[in-house]
Amino acid sequence: MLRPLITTLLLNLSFCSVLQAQTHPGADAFIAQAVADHELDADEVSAVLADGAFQQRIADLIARPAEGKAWYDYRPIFITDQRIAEGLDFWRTHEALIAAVAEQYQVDPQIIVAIIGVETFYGRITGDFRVLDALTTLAFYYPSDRTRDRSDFFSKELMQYLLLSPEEQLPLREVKGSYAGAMGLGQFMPSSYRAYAVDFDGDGRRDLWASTPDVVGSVANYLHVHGWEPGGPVVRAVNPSDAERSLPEQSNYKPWQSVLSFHEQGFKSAPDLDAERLAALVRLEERSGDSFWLSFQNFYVITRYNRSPMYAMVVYQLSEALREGMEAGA
Ligand SMILES: [Ca+2]
Repeated sequence: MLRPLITTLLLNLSFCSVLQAQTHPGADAFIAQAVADHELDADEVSAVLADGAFQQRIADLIARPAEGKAWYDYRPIFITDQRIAEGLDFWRTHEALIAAVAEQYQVDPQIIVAIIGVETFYGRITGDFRVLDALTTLAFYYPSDRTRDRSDFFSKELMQYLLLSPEEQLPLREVKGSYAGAMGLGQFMPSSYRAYAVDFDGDGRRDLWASTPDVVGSVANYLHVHGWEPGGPVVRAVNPSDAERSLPEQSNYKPWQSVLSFHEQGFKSAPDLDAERLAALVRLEERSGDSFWLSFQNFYVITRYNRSPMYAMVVYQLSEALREGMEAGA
């Protein structure tokens, strides 16, 4: 009688582990897709997913991002004396590298430093969540039934993470990142890591944690590939005329109408701008009413990093503070 019992136990155990691997809702379809689209091994993918844990804290954090705040509450989080001072330290420490990268990728150096500053405080805060848990939680348990596209977004990022890990010899189950699964000093999502990270120090790996050349080069390459215009304007404040204003419809911040046309609609900017230059309109919630800005190609490029216009604006404002600090302290 003993032998059948053991067999039954073993069968139950292996049955349990199969169940465990398929616990996440939608995991079967994900595994099938991994096999069909990327020729990954079903058992390996299943085992990895089984090790990815739902974390309530990740679901809570994604539901209330900083970008949900009003501009007047958002800005002071990022534009601080400390973030400016540490940015100047970072820039001076890596000045030759940053200059070389900026030249090679045709990107303004202050923007590279500002992005790393806003994302991770120059590498001090790169995230303490297991990327596998973050992406598992957001791919299979995105906290709303009306956000199927967000769930799909993270499902794709999880797949990219499975592909990225062997390419860059990243320990799949150990890598830490943000609650959204963003990695390294520049907080690259897996798809961006695969597509835009560069091995600037030439050691054969793209290391977005320990290699400052790779980090700085990767952020610059991301901006370059998305159309950065070196030395170009980012935003300009506009003083809306008192005339009745109807705000134009915009689906994003891609420049779409000339400065002149905005001017004719009552959004008047400084006279140094080329009247034919294309712009978009940014509106931010100040304590004393709204402020309006014309934004240009470079602002749009920053929104490719993070869709929020508030994000793009703090990156720009921090970059200007850093540029001024370098010029003053040089
Ligand atoms: Ca490298």
